[in-house]
Amino acid sequence: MREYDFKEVEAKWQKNWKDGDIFKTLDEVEGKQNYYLLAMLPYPSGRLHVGHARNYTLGDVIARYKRMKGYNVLNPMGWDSFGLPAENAAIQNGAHPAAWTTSNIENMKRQLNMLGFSYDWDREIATYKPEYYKWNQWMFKRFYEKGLIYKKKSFVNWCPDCNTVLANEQVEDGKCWRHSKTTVVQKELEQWFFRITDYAEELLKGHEELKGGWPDKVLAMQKNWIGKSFGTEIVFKVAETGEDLPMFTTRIDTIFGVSYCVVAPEHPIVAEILKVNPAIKKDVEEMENTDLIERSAEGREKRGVFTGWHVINPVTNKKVELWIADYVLMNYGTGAVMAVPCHDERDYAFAKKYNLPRNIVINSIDKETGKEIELDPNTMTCAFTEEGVMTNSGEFNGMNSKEALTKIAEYVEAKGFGKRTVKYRLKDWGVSRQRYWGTPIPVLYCEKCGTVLEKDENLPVLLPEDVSFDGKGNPLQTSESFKHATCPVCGGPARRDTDTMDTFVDSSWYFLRYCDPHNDKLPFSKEIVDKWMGVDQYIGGVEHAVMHLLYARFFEKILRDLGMVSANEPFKKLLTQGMVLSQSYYSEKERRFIFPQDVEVKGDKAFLKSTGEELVTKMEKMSKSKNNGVDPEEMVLKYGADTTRLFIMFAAPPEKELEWSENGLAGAYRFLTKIWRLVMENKDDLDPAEVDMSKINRDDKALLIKMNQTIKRVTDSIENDYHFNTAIAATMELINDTLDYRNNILDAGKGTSESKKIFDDVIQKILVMLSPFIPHICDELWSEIGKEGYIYNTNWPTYDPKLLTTSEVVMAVQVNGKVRGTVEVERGTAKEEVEKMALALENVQKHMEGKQLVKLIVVPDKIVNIVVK
Ligand code: ANZ
Ligand code: ZN
Ligand code: ZN
Repeated sequence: MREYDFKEVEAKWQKNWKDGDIFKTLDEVEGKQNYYLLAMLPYPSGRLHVGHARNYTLGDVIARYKRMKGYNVLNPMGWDSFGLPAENAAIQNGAHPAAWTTSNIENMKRQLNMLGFSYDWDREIATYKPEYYKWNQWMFKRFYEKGLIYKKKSFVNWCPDCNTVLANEQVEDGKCWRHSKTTVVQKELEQWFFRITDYAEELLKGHEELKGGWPDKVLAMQKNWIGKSFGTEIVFKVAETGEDLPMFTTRIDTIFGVSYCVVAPEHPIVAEILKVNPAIKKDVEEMENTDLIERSAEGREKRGVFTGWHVINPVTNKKVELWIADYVLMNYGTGAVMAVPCHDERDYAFAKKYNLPRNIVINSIDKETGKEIELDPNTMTCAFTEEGVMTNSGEFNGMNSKEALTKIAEYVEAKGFGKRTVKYRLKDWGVSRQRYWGTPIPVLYCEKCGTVLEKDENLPVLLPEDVSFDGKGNPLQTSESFKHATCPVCGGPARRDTDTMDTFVDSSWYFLRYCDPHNDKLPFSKEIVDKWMGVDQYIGGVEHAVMHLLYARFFEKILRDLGMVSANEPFKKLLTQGMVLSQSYYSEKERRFIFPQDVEVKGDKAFLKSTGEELVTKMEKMSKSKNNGVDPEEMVLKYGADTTRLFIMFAAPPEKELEWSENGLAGAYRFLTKIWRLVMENKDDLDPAEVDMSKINRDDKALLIKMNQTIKRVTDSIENDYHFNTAIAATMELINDTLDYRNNILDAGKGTSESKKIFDDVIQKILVMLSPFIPHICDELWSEIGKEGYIYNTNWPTYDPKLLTTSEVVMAVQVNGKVRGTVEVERGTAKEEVEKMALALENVQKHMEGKQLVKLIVVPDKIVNIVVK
C-alpha cells in the first residue's frame, strides 16, 4: 500500500484545482441560490500569521460546505494594501511602498494557496491599484455632491510617531492604535470629514435587522460607540450681555439645583469674555493646550477659572457664576454645562476644589421603608446620582425624580426655555491623512475658483513617483508634479490637496467590488451586486467592531441612498473568531521569554535546556515579544495543509480561543493516516450499490444507523454556529465504528450479502463529509476509489430520518427477582417470541433447573419475570 505523502498529494490537487479552474464563480447558476462568504481581507504585511490561517480556514470550510449543499458560492480574496507599514518600510529601506507591497502580496498569496483555499482569484482586488482607488475618488465626489463630505478646521488626534491624524476610533486609552506607548496629542488642522453622524440613528436602528446574525457583544460595542443620549437644551441668559447661552443636559430634573455654569475653553463666548477680562487669558490657553483625551479622563483633577460673568437660570431666575473649565469639551452637546454638584460627580469635585455652592434637589429613598432620607450637602462625601424624591424644586417637590425628568422637560418646552434633544457620542469621520501611501483626495484649490473637485474623466488622481521618503512630514508635499496642477474649472493653475484618505475608506466597500471586479465604467454594477449582497456570512476579528464594521455599514447606506445598491446592511451574519493562544516560557532568572526550541518539557513542567531552570509557563496570545508565535507556513511544511486545517478546526469552536499545540497537530496528522489506511486498504472493488434492507442483519443495521446519525450530527453542528469541532469528532467516531465493523464482521466472515455495500457507502460518505476540512487528501482518496472529478462538486450527504435510532431494546430476564440474563429484540416483539428467547438463555435454564415454573410475565420492551418454586 502506498503511504500517505501529504507533500505529493497537496501539490497534485492544488495543481488540478488550478488547471481545472474549478473555483471560478459565475454570478448566476441555473437552479442554484447565491451564497456570499466573505473573510476580512488581510493587510499584506509580508507573511501570513496564525490568526489569518484560522480566519481563512473557517471561511474556506464554510464555502466548501455551502457549495456541496447546492449553493453557488462566492469566496473571494484581496488585499487591504494601502497604509503606514509600507511607507515606514520605504523610509527604512528605501524601497518604494508599491514594490514592498507587491512582493508581500505575492508571498502571502503563495501561502494562502499552500493552504488549499478555494478562492476565485479572478476576482482578486488590491486597494493600492489605481483601478481600485479610482473608485474611492469617484465615491468621494458623489458623497461630496450629496453634502456628505465637508472640510473643517478642527482639533484632531495626532500621533507624533505616525506623523498623521488618527480617527477617534484609532485612539485607544489616549494612545495610538499602532504605537501603544505613544500619547496622542491634539493638533489643529484643516480636514475632510464624512458626515457619519447623519446616519447615527439609522446605524443604531439597523441593529434590529442584525440581531441574531451578529454577536451581541459587537452590537453592544457599536451601540455604545454611537452613544445615543436623550437630553434637553436649555437656554440661560448671560446677565452682563443678555445673550443666549444654551446648555445641554441629560438631567433636567436637577434644574433647580444649578449652582454655577461652565463653558469649554474653546467655546466662542470665551473670546468675548477675554476682551473684557484679559487677566484669565493664560489660564484659558493652558486649558486649551491640555490634551483632549486627558481632559475627559475620569477622576482626573479638574481645572477652571471664573469668567467674571454670570448667567440666569430661566426656571428659577437665579443668577449663578459662569466658569471656564477643562472638563467641559467643545465637541459634545453645546460645549456649555449647567453644574449641579450634589448630583454629578465631575461637578462635585470641581465645586469642592473651587468652593462653589452645592444644593440638594433630590433626596434618597430608604429601600426598606420607602421613606425619604434627607441629604446634607455638608456631610455627603460624593454626589448622589441615583433616582430619588424631588426637593427644593418648587411645584415638583415630592415627585419621583424619574417622573420629574419628563415633567420638567415638558414644562421647559412649554415655557419656551428650551427643547428636548437627542445627542450622539459618534463624531463625524475625519478622513484626511498626511501620508503618501493612500488614495489621493481628488480636490484642488484654485485662486480664482476656490475649492474644486477633479473631473470624473481625470480620475484616478494618481500617486506621483517624484517623492522622497525621508520620514519628515508628508511625502506628497515633496512632489512638484503633484502639487502643481490645472484647475478643472478655469484651466488656471491650482494646488492639489496633498492629503490621502484614511485606509478605512478602501475597506468600506471592497465587498461590493468583488461582485464586479473588472468593471471599468463604474465601481460596480447594481444589477450584479444585487445578485450577491448582503454578504451571507462575514468572518473576521472582533477588533473591527467599531471601525471597519461601522464604516462599511455607513457606506452601504449612502450607496443605497445613491441608488447604487439595494441592501440596507452589508453583512447579514457576522462571525468573530477567537484569538489564537500558545504557550509562553519565561525565565525569572534571566528575565526574558524563552523560545520553545530552547525549552525541555517534562510532564506539565518546563525547563530551560541550557541551565535546567524551571520556567514560568502561560497560555497566552501569540506575540513577538513573548517568543510564542507560530508560523503557519512552517506548520504546513512540516505536517501539511490538511493537518493544519484539521487541527485549527478541531481544537476549538470558532468563536472561542484556540490553544495552539504541536501535540494537537501531531494528533490531527495521525487521524489523517488512519483515514488514508482505511480507504487504501479497502478501495478495491468498492461497490456502494443499493442495499436490500430485507437482507441485512443487526450489525449491518447498527452501522447504517451510525452513519445516518453521523450525517445528522455533522450537518447540525455546522448549521449550528459552525461547531466544526463537534462535526469532526462525530466523524471520528464513525470511522472507529467502521474499522471495528471491518475487523469484526467483514474480515470475520460474519457479514451478509449487503455488508460490503454498506461499508463502501460509509467510506464514501466519510470522505464527502471530511472534504471541506481536509480537501486534498479527500480528493486523492476519492480518485483512489475510482471516482471522477472533485468532491468539491459532489452533493452533501443526506440522512434517512427512519434510520436515526435503533428499534432494538434490551430486556432484562429475571428469575425470582434476580437478573439472570438479557435478550435483545426489536421493539414490540410478540410475547411468545420473547418468552421463547428468555427460556433459551443458558444462565436462565441453570437457575430454573430442578424447579417448577410458576409464572412467566413479559412486560413488553422492558422485562421478563420468571417465578419458579
Ligand atoms: C446637568 C447635570 C446634572 C448633568 C446632573 C449630569 C448630572 P452623557 O450622559 O454622556 O450624554 N455635559 C454636557 N455637555 C458636556 C460637555 N460638552 N462636556 C462635558 N460634559 C458635558 O452626559 C451628559 C451630561 O454631561 C450632561 O448632563 C452635562 O451634565 C454633561 F446631576 O447636566 B449634565
Ligand atoms: Zn502612531
Ligand atoms: Zn479655477
